[in-house]
This record gives sequence, structure tokens and C-alpha cells, in this order.
Amino acid sequence: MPLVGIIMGSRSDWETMRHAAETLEKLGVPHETRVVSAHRTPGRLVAYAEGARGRGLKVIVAGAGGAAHLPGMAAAMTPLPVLGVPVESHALKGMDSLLSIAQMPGGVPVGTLAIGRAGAINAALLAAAILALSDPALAGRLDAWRAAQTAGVPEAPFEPAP
Ligand code: RP5
Repeated sequence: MPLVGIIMGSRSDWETMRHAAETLEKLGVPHETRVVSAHRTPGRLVAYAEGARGRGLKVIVAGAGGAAHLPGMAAAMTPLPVLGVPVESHALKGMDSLLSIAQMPGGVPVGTLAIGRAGAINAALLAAAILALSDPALAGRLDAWRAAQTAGVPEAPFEPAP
């Protein structure tokens, strides 16, 4: 049963959001991926957000670009934590996405990550950290992931990765 719902405004967001899915995969976190557009499929968004908690989801990761209303609208309709990933847009390089997602009115929070791939990876890591609060086995896998990351950083830039 999926614990994290990864939603995105368009299939074109998958190139960014796949990094969230791949990170959760590595950590052994059950998740699902769906295209849910705030503008093109508003009914699908309402059904998804309103049904998310009842289906057993614990965290939603929502990625969108441009007028990126998906994370905020999802947060308006679910009590679950929503982590927003600003997808890099062609016209404004994701600044539009970032500001659309970050500038929520007080009372309806969205945890906003960095623009693009780093944001997608970190949204997954944060989702895993939230779940790890009540899942010691996952907490252990998260610790191991971090240790492996640390071990993979060479001492000097001209050295090969260990
Ligand atoms: C947003 O519009 C999506 O999240 C996507 O980032 C952007 C462009 O969508 P497409 O025109 O590529 O489908 O809703």
C-alpha cells in the first residue's frame, strides 16, 4: 500500500519528478505516481486530495511548473503534509514555479523544496524522514543512505569517488 503520493501537473514534469520516485525506491518506501493537474484536471485533483488520507497515504509530494497551483490546492484539501517541488519552466527557469509554491497564505502550509532535480530528491528524503519518525527500520535505511552519500565524497576534487 503506497504511503507517499507523488503527483505532478503534467507528464512533462516526470523528467524532474522521477528523481523523487527513484529516491523513494532506493529507500524502500511504497509510493504511487499520478498526473494530476490543478488546471486541466481539477476534478481529478479534488478526488485525489480529498481521498488521500482515507487511502492510507501519509505524505504528498507535488511537483508543478509555471503557475504551479497543484501543491497549494492539494494542501487546501488534505490534512496530510504536502511537499512542493518547483519544476523548472522554460520561460522563467522555475522562478515562477518556486514563487507560486512558496508564497502560500498563512494557514495552508506547503513545504517548498528547491527548483528541479535537487528539490525532487529532497522532497523524497523529507517524506522518508517524516515516515521514519514512526518506522525504525526506515530510519535505519535513511541513516545508511546518508552514510553512503558521505562515504562517496572524495577528499580532493581530482580524486576518483571512493
Ligand atoms: C504545469 O504546466 C505543469 O506542472 C507543467 O510543469 C507545466 C507545463 O505543462 P505541459 O504544457 O508541458 O503539459 O501545469
